[in-house]
Amino acid sequence: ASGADYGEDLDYTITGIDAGAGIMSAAEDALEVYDLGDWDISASSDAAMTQALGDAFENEEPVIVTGWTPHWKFSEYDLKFLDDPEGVFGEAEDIHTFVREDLESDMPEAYQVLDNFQWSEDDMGEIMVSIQEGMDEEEAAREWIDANEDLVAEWTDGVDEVDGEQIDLVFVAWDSEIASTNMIALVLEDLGYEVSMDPLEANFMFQAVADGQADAMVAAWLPLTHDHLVEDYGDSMEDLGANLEGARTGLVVPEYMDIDSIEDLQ
Ligand code: PBE
Repeated sequence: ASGADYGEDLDYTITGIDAGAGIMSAAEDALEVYDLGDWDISASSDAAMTQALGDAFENEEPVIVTGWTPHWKFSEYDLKFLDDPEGVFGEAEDIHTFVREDLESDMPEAYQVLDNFQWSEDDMGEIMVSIQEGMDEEEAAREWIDANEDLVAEWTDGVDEVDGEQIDLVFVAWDSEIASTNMIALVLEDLGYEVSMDPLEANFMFQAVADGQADAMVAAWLPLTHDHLVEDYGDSMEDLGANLEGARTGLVVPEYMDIDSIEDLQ
């Protein structure tokens, strides 16, 4: 089948996620850059997007989603990124940790751990897959921590324990960020913190840290996906650098589809 046939099958609809996600604006840009005026991107959620994938795979039907790695969907299904010759979705992305101003002086122990925190795509992927297979989120994070004590010790080595101090983390309920936030929350708890985790929309996540209402987040995708949010809020918070390198976003389809590039949708 050609891109045009798929267009008819799919009602010219790409299955998106929450409207506030950076990948949604990138996908809108892609429609313009590749002249895909007939196509729309439907807003839903990470969960609805993976549901649409599952439904398509059941009947080997076409589907196009806004997708990213790390994500368990690549372990569960045979998927491919559509080529993006114009680079609308950018090159590899890093996921950065941001903290509120003054966190270093107010909570030096948490600051140190958050500054040291760095892991790999595979690490994050392991927690995502466990959750996908039905494990409770916190349990999945605990299992990963238990299996990776040496790495976690690198983040916490020489950091003093604290006595029940409250720390507030914010995140967006994307499966990747559910994994990372649960994990780092447990590491902070193990150090003696009382940790809260609030799921927000992407712009409110940035705003909360910039306003100092929240202490930290580990969910900023750069240089492209969240660049508009960093532009708005970055000056009022501190970037602790990448906690994960080599993430990726784009349009994702089942391997069994006969197209390889976003251009094929024209
Ligand atoms: N994502 C996952 C986010 C960042 C993390 C790619 C869906 C976004 O598009 O904003």
